[in-house]
Amino acid sequence: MLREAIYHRPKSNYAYVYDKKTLHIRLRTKKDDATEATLIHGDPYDWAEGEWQCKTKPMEKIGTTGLFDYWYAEIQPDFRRLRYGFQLTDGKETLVYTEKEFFTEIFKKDTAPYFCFPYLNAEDIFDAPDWVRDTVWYQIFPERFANGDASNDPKGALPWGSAEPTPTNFFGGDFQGVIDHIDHLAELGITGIYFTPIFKATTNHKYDTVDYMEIDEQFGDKETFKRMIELCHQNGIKIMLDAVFNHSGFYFPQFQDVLENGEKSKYKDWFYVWDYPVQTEPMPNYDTFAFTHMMPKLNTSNPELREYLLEVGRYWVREFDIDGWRLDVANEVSHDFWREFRKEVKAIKKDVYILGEIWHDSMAWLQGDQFDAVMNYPYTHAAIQYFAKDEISAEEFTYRTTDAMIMYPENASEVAFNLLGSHDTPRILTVCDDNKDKMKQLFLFLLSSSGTPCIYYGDEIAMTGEQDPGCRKCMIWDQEKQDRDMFGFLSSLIRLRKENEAFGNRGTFRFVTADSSKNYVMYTKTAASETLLFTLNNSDEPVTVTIPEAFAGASDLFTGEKPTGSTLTVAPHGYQVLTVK
Ligand code: ARE
Ligand code: CA
Repeated sequence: MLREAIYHRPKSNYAYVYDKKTLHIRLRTKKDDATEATLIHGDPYDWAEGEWQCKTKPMEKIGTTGLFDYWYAEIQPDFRRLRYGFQLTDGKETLVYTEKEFFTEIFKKDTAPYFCFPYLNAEDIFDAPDWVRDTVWYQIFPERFANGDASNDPKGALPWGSAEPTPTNFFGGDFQGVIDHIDHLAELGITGIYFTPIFKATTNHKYDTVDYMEIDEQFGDKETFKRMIELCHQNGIKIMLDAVFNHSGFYFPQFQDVLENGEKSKYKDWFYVWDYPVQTEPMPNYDTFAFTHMMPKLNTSNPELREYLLEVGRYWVREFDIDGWRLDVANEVSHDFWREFRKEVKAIKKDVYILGEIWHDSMAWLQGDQFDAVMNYPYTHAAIQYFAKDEISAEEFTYRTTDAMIMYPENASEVAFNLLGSHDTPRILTVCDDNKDKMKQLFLFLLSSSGTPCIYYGDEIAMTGEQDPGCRKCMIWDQEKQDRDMFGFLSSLIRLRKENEAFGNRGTFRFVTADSSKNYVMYTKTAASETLLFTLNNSDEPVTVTIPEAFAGASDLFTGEKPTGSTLTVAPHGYQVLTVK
């Protein structure tokens, strides 16, 4: 066996406390190398006649990527402490893999070489809010969802949908518009709304905050906001706001004070100014988001600024009972700040969802002490590269999706914010080159995956849109121009996700087959009550596949029909879901 590829590390996505009694343990080996893996485990203090009284437990192969196999076992140590190692075989040789060295058989004279999970402390448990597991999110860019009140339209606002969106134009979307269309959301069946920023700012996207404690007047006042929240909560819809704490806007009064008073400003250390006087041309002489002088980076190590932002985090939860915070450019703000933010916000409302916007590996923020989850763009990219763009093979798709799942503890993956697009990406139908069959396959995959799915406003009626600002068109409310078939399809998937335990986020996801030559993938979702088998055909031809033995006699989840014989045929860019109880 290739020893260099064998890997485990405690207190990471390879070993973590899943709940107050259970440890999850994972192991990596070279792909197609080990044929069996066994967990060797025991209490560090359990000795008899000079021998460590360890036990063994078979491990399950839960996934494969281009390079590695991943093995898994869960264990509930009687005294919540554990020493452990792994016994591996490839049929020819047997190895015992420990933290210190390899053995050829289980070593019982000392536990020192073995990995150690010293104690399962309740405070260390990754306690993401459970309600998120059953939430189906809907992202609203408030300027473009619906204009319910013309009296608050910004100066120069254009008639709804009368022009292509630009980085600077306005159409007057507001909270009254959300209130007026709550039926659309209730009929779709979503149970959470993620609003992009709503606080006072100068742009149409509001990521250039001027006042974190005031709602931008174009969206309405706090009274209307409160009414909207109450109406959403009455309809079983949670509310998540966008916290832009990495930077403020240029017109944030505290930054304006630094511009005016330079080094004498009492706010100068709220920012990272390199020298004075502050300048914006030819380049800002202060830290910014990207290179835009309109977004001065906030110095979250400054105690006054930190307290200001922590109060923002508390205020909107305490006074308006919001249910979640999405954290903008979360990866560029200090871990130290986020640890305090979590403590402060969770002290106000324990089951607030804290979601970081990070597009890359986010393990450092998902130890249970900062975020509950991140926006799962690695998942998005793998699904788009396969189903939408045909850029990768069926096998490579399963490898990249497995990588996205295995990179975090299962607690985090269960509440990972899965999406096909957002206000920062082209719309999924445009990415699919207007192929609605491909789009339906992607929605089926999204709504049946582990994690918490998010639908970007307008995708449910098959709107199109290129990269920002093109993906921020006004929502289409003329039902004649809406794709009601897509709406019906999506609402049926959302209903399935809510009603069918295996289809939803309580079912265990496993890839079964990835056939790169015929270009289809099969995965199962397993719950106590039933198991589902999904077959997604990514080719332009019908594909006929052998039904796995375990699904003999199964019926189609959508039609109830039983496939005749031992094969099933799936249409080009189509899908089939079998259920067996
Ligand atoms: C404007 C223009 C853009 C231009 C940008 C350059 O519209 O075309 O590229 O300026 O500065 C907000 C507005 C944007 C605006 C931006 C700057 O919504 O319209 O863009 O402000 O004025 C990275 C960050 C990620 C960030 C994206 C945009 O990691 O945090 O870039 N996303 C958040 C919000 C945005 C918001 C901001 C940040 C700023 O969601 O809406 O932009 O508050 C790869 C990389 C990612 C990168 C991603 C997208 O995948 O891995 O790190 O995200 O591409 O570029
Ligand atoms: Ca308006």
